Amino acid sequence: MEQTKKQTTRHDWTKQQLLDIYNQPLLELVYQAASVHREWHDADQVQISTLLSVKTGGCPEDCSYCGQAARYHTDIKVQSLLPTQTVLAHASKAKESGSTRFCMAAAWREVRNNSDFDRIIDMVKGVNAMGLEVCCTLGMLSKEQAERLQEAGLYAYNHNLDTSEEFYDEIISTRKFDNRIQTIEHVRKAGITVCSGGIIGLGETVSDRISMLATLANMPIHPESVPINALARVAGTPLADMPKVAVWDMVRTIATARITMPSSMVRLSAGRIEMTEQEQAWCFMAGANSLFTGEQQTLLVTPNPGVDEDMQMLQNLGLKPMTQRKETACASNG
Ligand code: SAM
Ligand code: DTB
Ligand code: SF4
Repeated sequence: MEQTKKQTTRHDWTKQQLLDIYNQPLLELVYQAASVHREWHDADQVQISTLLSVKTGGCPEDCSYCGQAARYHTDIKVQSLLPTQTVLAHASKAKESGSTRFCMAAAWREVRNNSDFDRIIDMVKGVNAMGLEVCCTLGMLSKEQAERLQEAGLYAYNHNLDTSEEFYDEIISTRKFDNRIQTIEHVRKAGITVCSGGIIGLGETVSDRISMLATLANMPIHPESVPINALARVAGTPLADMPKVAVWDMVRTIATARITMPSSMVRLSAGRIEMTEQEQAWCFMAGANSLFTGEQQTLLVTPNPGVDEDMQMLQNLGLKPMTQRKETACASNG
């Protein structure tokens, strides 16, 4: 498709501007987001990212949404770091199923300079050698650790803001919002692309959602990927009894992310298992152009639609899995 990008991205959004976008009549909002989406992207292409939990549970953090925090009594089984060969076998299957990105997640607070990190480095090298975009989400990183991951061939690092700065302490007490910003800066400076978004349905207000999106949209370079997760309610966590996220809240959040960060991939992340195909179609119309699949019909520890089901949905909607890996970040972003 001929690229028709005439504008550059904006990085000076006010919260009021975002709120005005978010609160528009729904159909106006979706129309605007769909228009921006078509200006910047092939709207029939959806990036498929395969997610694998390489280390599960037993995390020392207290994120109130997460089933992997050691302190909550959940049904999740702790699994120490998987062997490199097992992870590479999963990556190879992901590639066969049409995925262009492979994301390895670990339930760590932060990366430590130990043999587990050495193994992650080997996994990154191995997955990169298969021609897949390699992504990791391992918790906080130092500048040196980010550089080491970059040298091993890491393409993207996922580190979500999760919620607004104002609401952060209500959800997580074992780290600060600023810690998240710091790691994102280390990733950016190391030359790794940034994947950062958040969760809705934690009990936050619309103003918190806007504040989180404003932090992302006012970064000097927008995150190349923005995952929007609906809370996956895990029994045993403090947020287990929260109400299900309303689909229109997902659509509004996705549309606002699309309009304010037009060059980014907006990923419809956790929560799809509780959405119908029609509801997911609204999210794609609102500018989502990426999703997570997992071979075992899970995200990390919660259920997710299976790959076959997803492929059928894309076919029903006339959408195609993106075949090319993105070599560079968008030149006009920043
Ligand atoms: N431990 C690392 C960290 O927190 O950055 C990496 C893995 S963590 C599971 C990655 C992201 O998954 C979190 O930042 C959060 O946004 C999302 N997440 C975790 N549990 C979730 C849940 N129950 N529902 C929706 N998103 C969730
Ligand atoms: C992201 O934003 N969503 C993914 C990925 N990054 C690592 C994780 C979602 C986790 C959902 C709940 C679970 O299965 O643990
Ligand atoms: Fe640990 Fe990440 Fe879960 Fe928080 S979200 S408890 S840091 S695995």
